[in-house]
Amino acid sequence: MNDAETVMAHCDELAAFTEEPGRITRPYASESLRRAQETVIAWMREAGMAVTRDNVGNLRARYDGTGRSTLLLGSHLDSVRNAGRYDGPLGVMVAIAAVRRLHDSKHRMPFAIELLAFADEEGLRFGTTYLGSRALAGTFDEAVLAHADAGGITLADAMRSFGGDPSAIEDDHRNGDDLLGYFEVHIEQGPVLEARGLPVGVVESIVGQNRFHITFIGEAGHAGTVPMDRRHDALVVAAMFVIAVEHEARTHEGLVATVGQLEVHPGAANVIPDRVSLSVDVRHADDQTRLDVCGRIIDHAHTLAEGREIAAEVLPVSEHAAVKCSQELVSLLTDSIERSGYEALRLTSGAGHDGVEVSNLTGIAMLFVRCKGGVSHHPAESVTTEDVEIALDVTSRFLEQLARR
Ligand code: HGY
Ligand code: MN
Ligand code: MN
Repeated sequence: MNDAETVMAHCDELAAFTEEPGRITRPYASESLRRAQETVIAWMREAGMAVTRDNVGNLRARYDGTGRSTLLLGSHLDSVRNAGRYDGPLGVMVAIAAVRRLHDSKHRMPFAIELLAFADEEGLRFGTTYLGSRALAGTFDEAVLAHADAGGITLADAMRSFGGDPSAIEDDHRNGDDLLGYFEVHIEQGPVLEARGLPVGVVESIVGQNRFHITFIGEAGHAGTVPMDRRHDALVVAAMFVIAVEHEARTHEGLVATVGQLEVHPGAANVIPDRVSLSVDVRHADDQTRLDVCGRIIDHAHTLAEGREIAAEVLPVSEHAAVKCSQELVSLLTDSIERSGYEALRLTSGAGHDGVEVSNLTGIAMLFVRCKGGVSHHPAESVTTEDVEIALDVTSRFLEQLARR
């Protein structure tokens, strides 16, 4: 197998590590993530890297160089529910393959390479994003240690069971003085590269995003006996709210807003729902537009609730400003793509990535890889071996360009 075929085979192997047989679901600090990490550690060592696992549970693999500076490479190994096999693992596998090329040719760069396989980018289990890269960047909010998952296990206990010490999270904070930057390869998760007939693209910026948890609190009642004009139905208000969220997104160019989770209590066919809790995810490239629309969405929640004499509780879960990639690294990456014979299309990422947090430590760059139909966060997520080979060659060239800088 050539290097790209090995990357694809490794992504297939990792896809088997899941909490839910028949689909890919690999949450933070789960048994499936542990088993996936054990496999990845072996591949990292075969590529000549020394591997450790930090408190929060990230893998950190180091390939020494001849100089004192360090380039970070990475992506994540956790997944969403019913995920595709490339969102995260592709970036880790391409990085391992690029280091393996150096190791096999006994080539040392004038900088060390530290490869990070982040343990929680998606926030599937605890609803908080970027746990791994926050710990690295020193932006970890210790309040989330008390967050509980659906089974009532706290993040702190999950971290302990995964071999970490939640009281020592600060030890994971990496000093950035020696860093040249952070470089991540990731599937585009959008349709642009495919539409333009390009295998790879350069990320210029990552959109800003807000996440909220909203609960509508009404009154339970008998579905057969409470007259319609006497009801305080939490689900009716939630339904009107979801429509209002979609309307805001459709009337603001470039804005996306999603209600991805919705729970109805008590969830019985013959009981009027008294509580509905839901998630809201709002994103836009311009921070002021995003914040303005978030304000309007929160107003809708309260106004719609008041209109039906019920209550609305709005809990902000996370907020990230838009992040610009490092101009210097973007131009190096652009040059690497053009030297590989391809147009270097610049893109804004609508998806969030660990680079958002790592940008607090050092400049970031991302290489997007074309994915079929732009589909992601879905089992139909797919890339071609040919495009992965191009991404790997661009990565190797990027390392060479950085070395010559
Ligand atoms: O939600 C995102 O954009 C990323 O997949 N975590
Ligand atoms: Mn994702
Ligand atoms: Mn991802």
